[in-house]
Parts: sequence; C-alpha cells; structure tokens
Amino acid sequence: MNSKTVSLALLTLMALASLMIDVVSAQNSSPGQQNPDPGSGPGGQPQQRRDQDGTTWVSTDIITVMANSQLPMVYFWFTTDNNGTQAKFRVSYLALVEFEDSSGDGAYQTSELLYFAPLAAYEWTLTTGTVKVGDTTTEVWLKYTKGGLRVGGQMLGSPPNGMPGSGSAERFEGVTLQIWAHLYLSSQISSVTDDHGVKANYTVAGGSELKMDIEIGNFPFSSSTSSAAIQAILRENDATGDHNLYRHRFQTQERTRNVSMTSDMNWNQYGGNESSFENLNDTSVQCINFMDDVSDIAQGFFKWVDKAVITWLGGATDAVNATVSYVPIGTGLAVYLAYPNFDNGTLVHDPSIGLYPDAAPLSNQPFYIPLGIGVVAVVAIAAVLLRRRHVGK
Ligand SMILES: [Ca+2]
Repeated sequence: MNSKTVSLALLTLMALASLMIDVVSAQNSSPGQQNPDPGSGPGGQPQQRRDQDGTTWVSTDIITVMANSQLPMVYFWFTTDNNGTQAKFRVSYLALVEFEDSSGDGAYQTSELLYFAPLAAYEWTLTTGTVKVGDTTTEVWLKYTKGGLRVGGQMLGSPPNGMPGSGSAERFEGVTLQIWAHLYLSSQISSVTDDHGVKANYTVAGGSELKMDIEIGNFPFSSSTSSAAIQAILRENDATGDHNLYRHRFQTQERTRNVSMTSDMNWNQYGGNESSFENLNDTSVQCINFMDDVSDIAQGFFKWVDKAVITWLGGATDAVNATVSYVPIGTGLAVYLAYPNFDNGTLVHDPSIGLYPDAAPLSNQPFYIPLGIGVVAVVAIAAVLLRRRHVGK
C-alpha cells in the first residue's frame, strides 16, 4: 500500500467520521430529549434475541451469552471478542443428584451417591423476556423449565456428566426445576432472607453478570436425612480461535488455597475425589474464576451465594447452607451445588456467571498498524461516538 492510498483511506475515514458526527449531533439535538441518562448501565442496555432454532442470545456491550434451547447450557464471552475467538466459556447443568452425606461436610462425593438423573433425559422449555422502565431496558431474562421425559430417550450427543451408570430418569420425572437467568442494566444489591431475617447480602453486577435463580421442588428424597445436589459442568476452553487451545484454566478462590485445574484433567477416574469448597469467611459469595493462563488474569467467573432458601409446605422459610464440591472429570470441571433435605418444600439458590469488564482480551488488529496513528484516532473517535450513542438512547 503506497502513501497515496493511505492518505486516500485516511481521508475517506475522516469523511465517514465527520458524517457520523453530523448524525450523532442531529440525534442529540432532537427536540424533547430531556431524559436524564436512563441508559447509564456499565454495558449499555441489555438486549435479547432468538434464532429460528430456538438458540437465545442475551447481551450487553460487555458480555454476550448464547443459550442452548435443548438443555440448560450457556456459552459466554466478551462482546468485543468476536464470537469468543480468544476466550469463550461454558456452563451447563447436567444432572440432579440425591446423596447421603456420610462424610458430614455438607458436600457431594461420588461415594455418597444414592440416585441421579441426567438432565438431557427431559424436555426443556426456554423462554425469554424483557423488563422496561419507560424506554429503557432494565433487564433481559431467559428461563429454562424442565418438562417430562424426553420422547425417544436421552438427547443424542448430550455431554457426558461423569456419573456412574445411566441414572434414574424416571425417578426424577416429577421434579420441578427451573433456572431463571437475569442480565441487568445496573448493579442490583440483594439479600437472602428467611423468616428469621437477613442471612446473606450480595451484589449482582449490571451489564456483565447473568444471575441464575435455581428453583427445585417435588424432589423424591428416599430418606429424611439425604441431601440433593445439582451438577454444573464448567468449561474454560471453548474459544473458536485455534491458537488459543488450552490457554485458559480454572482457579478456585478458597479460604486456605486457590486450586488451579483444566477441563481435560481427570481427577475422578475412580470416583470420590470431589473436593469440598472452603468458603471465604468475609463474604457470602463464593467463586471459581476462568483465568487466562498466559496473562494470569481472571476473565470470567462462576459464583454462588453460600446460602439457599427452603420454602416449606405452608409457607415458612429457612435459609440453609449451599455447599459446593468440585472435580475435573476430563470433559469439564464438575461443580456440585448441594443442599440439605427439603422434602415437601421447594428450594431456591442463586449462582451466577459473568465477566470482569476490565479483563477483555486485547484483540489483534494487524490491519490498523500499517495505517498509523491517524486511523487509530479515527477509530477512537468512532468508538467514543458509538458509546455516546448507546448512552444517549
Ligand atoms: Ca459429603
């Protein structure tokens, strides 16, 4: 590319930029625009859309979440990283478990398993919604609802769940299970409360975190002492760019240790190696991070509040411990969210996924380098304008 071409390119870009300035100033000066910046969430207003095959998308300028319509499984990545080229994470809910906590740690270990059901054995409905205040979208949501046994048996090609045998799908057929995920415009301060008061406080970040209310009912407890768990499988290595295979890892944030793992490790070849997560003392929100292993920066997270609430038949409520164990099983990191017996009641628990907005991968932009600072400046102006346009909407 010679210098003439570069100048021409620059001029064209400048012209385009000035056009954009015109358009934006025209928008900003439109009469009656007095609203005091309603769209001031950190990622802009959340959006949602649905493809014809049912795949559902919720996003902001920071996070993009793609939800599978056949199974509670979501992929998430930075919106600036086109389709998760450099970093793409996944969380799936793959099994319901009943276990007898003979070790007494509150957490699930394979040796304590009584019954389980693969969630791919059931029908799933995925619905979506938008909450607006005036013209401002303050929340978009998606909701998975478990149905009856899937016609034709377990979904073909469904991911393995690391449990022994094929499970007891019929035994859990009557269980009600709903996973209702919310992406908010601005941060939400929330608490876990029961009939005795506030048991935990937490904040859901606006624009970058998808909070999931898990509600389980009609659980077929086989004894009055057994516990329930839901198995989540986390994957850190779903980036679409070839060069980024194995670039990421998990890291727990625990009281006396931070354990690093990857999805292709298998610490559970013989079963029973689930580690009980050591909760941090100074917070109710516990966390496993998705780390960029090269830069050692935490980019994404799976979090949960360490309290859940049981609503008993009749309406009384009790907060109980939500106790987590984890083990890499070769196809992902298995994370078990375990709850004490809630026979004849329903249980609600709030895990979440999300991204740290400042940890977006720097995109490779070789295209811009030979063109020099002028173009970078134009691109920067365009970025500022785009941002202002989002804010002004
Ligand atoms: Ca246990």
